[in-house]
Amino acid sequence: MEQELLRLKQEAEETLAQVAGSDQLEAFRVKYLGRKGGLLTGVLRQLGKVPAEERPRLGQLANDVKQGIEALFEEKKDLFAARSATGMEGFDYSLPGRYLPFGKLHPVTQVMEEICSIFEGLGFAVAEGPDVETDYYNFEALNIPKHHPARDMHDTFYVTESILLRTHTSPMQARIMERQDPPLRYIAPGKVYRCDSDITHTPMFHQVEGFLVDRQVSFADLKGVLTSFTHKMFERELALRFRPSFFPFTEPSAEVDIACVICGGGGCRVCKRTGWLEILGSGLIDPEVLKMVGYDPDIYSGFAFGLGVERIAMLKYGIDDIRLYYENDLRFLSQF
Ligand code: 2NL
Repeated sequence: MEQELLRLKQEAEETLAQVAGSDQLEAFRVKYLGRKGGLLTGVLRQLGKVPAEERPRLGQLANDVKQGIEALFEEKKDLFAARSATGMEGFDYSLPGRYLPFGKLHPVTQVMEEICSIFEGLGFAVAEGPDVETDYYNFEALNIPKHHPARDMHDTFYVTESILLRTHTSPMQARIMERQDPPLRYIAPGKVYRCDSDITHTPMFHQVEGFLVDRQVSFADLKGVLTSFTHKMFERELALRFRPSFFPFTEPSAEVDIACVICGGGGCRVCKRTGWLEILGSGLIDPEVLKMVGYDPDIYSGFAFGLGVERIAMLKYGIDDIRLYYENDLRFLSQF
């Protein structure tokens, strides 16, 4: 009987270790611990037939075996109860974990940070302002009064008659000049908004605008800073072309082209056979803008520029469709 008990103990322990769910656990209970026909119960019943002098020792052993198995059974029962409370019953804990891809900065953010760090290296400080602006800072302070034709170029999203989503980041620069005296060297990176959407335009895009005000600032200073910036950004000494242009807040104004990064100036599809790519707008700050913030244009002068971050990133990485930036396709995003 002693051997029978020990064999049963081992068998029950092995069987219980294999039990993987509540149904199997109940079957185990019936087979070993059940009141009618349970194997252990059966052995205990036979104690009566054991010689009287053997009975205390075997009785003790039988009880120990039974209690040991019952304890293991309860332990397993508690485990299954806890699992079913989490809705994880039947879950295979040996399955490998699900792969979570690492995130990284959006290419537009990466290029924006790179642009900022190049200008920081040239002595510019970074200032950020609100996306929701007043008509005054977005237009009036930059020499664009009401009914000025330049307002038509901006396709503005209005919140109220006098509050709008900024169409460029220059409002921040007007706020800085209003509060501080020259010499000043700042760039303003951020989101800007225009009611315009097609293959080459998205209603929100990113700009970095910069300005410098001091005594005796000339167009030569503008050319020097923008040439240094461009050479660092495109990692080679590309030719630059300053092409006369118009902006309401600068006079004179120039759009800046670089020799095409694809064909090197020979002419291709990207530069539309011109050999040049436009990368930014710039100029000497209009004396009217300086007066508006309380500077004397006979003492101070300055230059300013604005560039589109999406456009710079497209040229740098050869991206040919602006919509790729905003589709959140990991096959595109993970390349940067
Ligand atoms: C473009 C042109 C430009 C500016 C932005 C500016 C700012 C102040 C005063 C004067 Cl506070 N000008 N900004 C000047 C010239 C051009 O942007 O094509 N941007 C993408």
